[in-house]
Amino acid sequence: MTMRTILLTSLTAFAISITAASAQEVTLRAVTAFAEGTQFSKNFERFIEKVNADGKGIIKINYIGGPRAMPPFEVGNAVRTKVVDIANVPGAFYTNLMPEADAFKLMTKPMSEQRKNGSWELINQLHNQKLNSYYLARSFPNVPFHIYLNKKIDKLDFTGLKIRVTPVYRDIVQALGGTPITTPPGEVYTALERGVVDGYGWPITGIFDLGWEKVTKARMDPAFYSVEVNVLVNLDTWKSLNDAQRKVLTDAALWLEALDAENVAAIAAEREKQAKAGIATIDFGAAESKKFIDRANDVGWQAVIAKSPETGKKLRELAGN
Ligand code: 173
Repeated sequence: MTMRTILLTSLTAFAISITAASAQEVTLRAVTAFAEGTQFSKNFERFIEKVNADGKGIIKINYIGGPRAMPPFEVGNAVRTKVVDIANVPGAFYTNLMPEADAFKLMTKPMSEQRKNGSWELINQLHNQKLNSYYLARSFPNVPFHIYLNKKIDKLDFTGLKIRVTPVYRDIVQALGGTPITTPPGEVYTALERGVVDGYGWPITGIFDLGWEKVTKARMDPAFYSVEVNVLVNLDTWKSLNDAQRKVLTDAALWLEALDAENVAAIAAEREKQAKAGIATIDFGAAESKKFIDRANDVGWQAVIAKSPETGKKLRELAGN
């Protein structure tokens, strides 16, 4: 062999190895149901950064963005139909496709426990069957919801009040006599500003990201339910990945779930920040608060079990509440 042939041969081999490596790197398209950079997108964005760092040459996530790219209530269906490969979205936004998703707010145990006690498996099966997706992660089980109000109430009664809801709060608002009005998060500010609603449901964290403190007078205590934001992967996409690619995603998913430890401090800080912003606390005392929480729990499970008796009961057993 001449020197020239050796050089050409090794160059060719080099070119082939580059092609093989890039053919193995897969790119997933991602969306989030919440505005980019806000509370319930932030950890997903950190997850994407981690996947892109750990998965170099193997797997990459192309972050398309939030509601500017896709209406929040369509994200579940977009994962189902593989319009996107991966999404950050609460089950509450796809109860039209999976009525059982209404139960996730009642599954309050840490994910480390839900992964051991069969909850993850059952919820993954539901996603496989009804959303053609893989249940990669769930965040925020230790963050509760509240009802925020712009009108005074002197007892636990929402009669005459219009409250902005998603499926998370619809049943409890109705049980207390209120009129639920469903909107995506992006319409809450204007609805409050124009007096279209007298209050809204939202987690304890995140209102400052959206500027809602400017149009919010009070937060009703107690806190109730449990925030659920899921990372879902289209099932065909998931099946097409190799072991190394799945491992990058799974490791990052467990890392994402571990970020929930940060929420304890974030909740305390947020309560303080709301008070400083002049948001009053409405509290009817321990006995009334307990009644409210019990009622919320009851109407929540009743709604799930009415729609899906068998699975609903299984989920309730696993939730243990
Ligand atoms: O209020 C909502 O839009 C909602 O249901 C929700 C769910 C999870 C996190 C934040 C908000």
